[in-house]
Parts: sequence; C-alpha cells; structure tokens
Amino acid sequence: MPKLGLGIVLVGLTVLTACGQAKDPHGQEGQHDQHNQPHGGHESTNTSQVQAVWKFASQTPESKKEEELSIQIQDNTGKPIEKFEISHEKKLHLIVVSKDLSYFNHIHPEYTEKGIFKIKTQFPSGGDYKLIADFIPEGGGAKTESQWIQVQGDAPAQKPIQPETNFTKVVDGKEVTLSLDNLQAGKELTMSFTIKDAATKQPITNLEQYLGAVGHVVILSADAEKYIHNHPLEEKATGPVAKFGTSFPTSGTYKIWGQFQHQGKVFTVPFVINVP
Ligand SMILES: [Cu+2]
Repeated sequence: MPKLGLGIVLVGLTVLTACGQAKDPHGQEGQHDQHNQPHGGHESTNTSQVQAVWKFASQTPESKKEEELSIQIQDNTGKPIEKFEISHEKKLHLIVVSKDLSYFNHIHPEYTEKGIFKIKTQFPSGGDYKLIADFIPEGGGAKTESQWIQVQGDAPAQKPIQPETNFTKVVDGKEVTLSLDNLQAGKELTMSFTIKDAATKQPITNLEQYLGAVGHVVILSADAEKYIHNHPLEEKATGPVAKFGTSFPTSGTYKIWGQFQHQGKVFTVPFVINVP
C-alpha cells in the first residue's frame, strides 16, 4: 500500500464557553493547573481558540513498535501557533492512557517548527488510547486538547477500573499512602501522598524536583473524559508528604496518578477512588 506521508489526521477543536474556559469536544471542562494557571479569558488574540492536528507517521499505529506522533497546534483558522510558554520545564506535556486506564504514560514531545511537536513512543498492546496534550500558547491561557486513537495489535481484555480498598501501596520500593480530606464532588480538597521507604518504613525526606516540583498529579474520570492536572501546594517540598489541592467536578470513579522523583528515578503511583 503506498504511503502518502500522512497517517491518520484527527482534529479536535477547542470550544470556548462564555467565560473562556476550554471545553473539549465532548463538552467536558478541560481543567488544568487549577490553582496556579489563568484561564483563557476574553482574549482578542486568536490563541484563545486552538485546535490540535494529530498524525502518526505510519499509516496506522501498531503496538510494540516505535511510532512517531506529531501534534500540530493551530489557531481556529488553521494557522500554526509557534510560541508557547514553558510550564514545568516543558512546552507541551502529553498524557497517554489506555481506555481502561491500566496504561499511563507522561511524555514530552519536542517542538520542531510550524507549531509541530514530535515524539516517538510505543503502545504496549492494541486497542483504544486517549492522548491528552497540555500546553500554554504564548499570551494565552492553559489549554488541553485530546484525541482518542486506535492502535493495531493484540488487545488484552479490558481490566475493570475498581476503587481501591487500601490506600497504601508499594511501588518501586516506596510505600505510598494517599489521603483525601473533604472528599466530595465539587468541593475543594487536599490530596496528600505520604512516601516511605518500603523496606525500612522510614519516611523519605529527600524527594527530588521532578519537572520543577516535588510531584505531579494527573486525574482522569473512569471514562477518561474529565482530565485534571495538579501541581503541589508547596512546590519545593521534599517529602515525606506532598500535598495537592484539587476538586472533582462530579461524583464517580476516578484514577489518580502521582509522580515523584527519588535518587534520580521517577516513580508513578496510581490509585482508583470513588468520589461521592
Ligand atoms: Cu509533563
């Protein structure tokens, strides 16, 4: 089959509400950096409305193969947006999740030119994935653009997304406990991760900066439609506790991934919770 250079072309248009907050095409609020980033506002520049054009270099992405993804950020007239603010050390953050949220990846496509970011990545198996790009056009507010894609290859049975019964777990030799005060939809709350050495049970007090903060948290609703990205209340904390302010828009099941760095290695700890 001849390759025409373009793989699949997918366009997601950001729709703005009256108050300027970005909404994704499914009508959910694109929440981002709730406590420290401005919303889009009523801007006269055309960065107030953006769209992303998602392409794979190959005809169709396949699992277990290196696939090159390009994401072009455009204004609503299709003109490339070429200048971006650096947010947490990067111009664009990309979250990749499988439909059942069992797979999570947080990667950073590199800016090339003409509004295009590129990255090579691998998908562990076939099936549906959601790609979520998080960025700030220069002079504009934080934006979130997302796209569902289909990856060819053997697809394992989907795993049910089940709320945890135990909020302490061990990942990469760290014992991590999640606690949430005031857990209720629509309420501001504090989410705390307490991190110990799993072997010695000693609190870890020398967490390192990861992308300019003690940790990063990404939250998705079970259907992957509601996306929340939080940064710590105290960015320069070093452990054993990392606190994040957040709010869940509706009741239901959510998956939370906390990412931290210790002794040069990043570890990711997932928790599934039920929000009343
Ligand atoms: Cu990132």
